[in-house]
Amino acid sequence: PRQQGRVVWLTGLSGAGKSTLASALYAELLARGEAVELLDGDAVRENLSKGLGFSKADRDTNVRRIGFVAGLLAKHGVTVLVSAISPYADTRSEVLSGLPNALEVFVDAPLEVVTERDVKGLYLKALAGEIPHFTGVSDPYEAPTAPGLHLRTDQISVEEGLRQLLAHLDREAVG
Ligand code: GGZ
Repeated sequence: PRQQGRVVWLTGLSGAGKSTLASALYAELLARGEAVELLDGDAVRENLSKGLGFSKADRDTNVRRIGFVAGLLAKHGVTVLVSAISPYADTRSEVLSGLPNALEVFVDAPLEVVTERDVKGLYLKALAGEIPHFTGVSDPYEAPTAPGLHLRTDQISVEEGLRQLLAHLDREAVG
């Protein structure tokens, strides 16, 4: 069979920089001529997971769907980049352990920092009680305890994060 593609799974709070890093990595791998696909939380929720909310059950369903599609693509040698909060450790490890060639990347910025950035104004609303079940404010985020890669996005630039991702992927067959 052809070689399994890698699945690079970026988990972290809203606003931590998952999508930014995933799209930077996507552009780089595309430029190298790799078969690469991006499963981004926002696009997934508009299509594959349309209608799902933010209860644990719905988030778990979302994460399992993403994992399912990632597995299908990876089976055909595609490098799959996933960007989703995926806040629950149990579901994350269930899904990731079902993928033969997965790398868990913790895209980590402290709550104070993402609240301060508040790119989409969601934290302001969540703190005002206008968004129930908002991750980090009124809903849990269970940080990975042993991620394959841990990026502190409040301490490093996007370029440095990308460099570390590429170094990790180039160095080894992810596993
Ligand atoms: C967290 C929410 C919520 C709540 C809407 N909690 O930063 P964003 O805006 O663009 O990305 C977030 C996205 C979360 O979707 P995911 O599919 O990544 O979540 S999960 O993996 O938990 O299923 C955020 C926005 O949707 N958003 N309401 N209550 N983020």
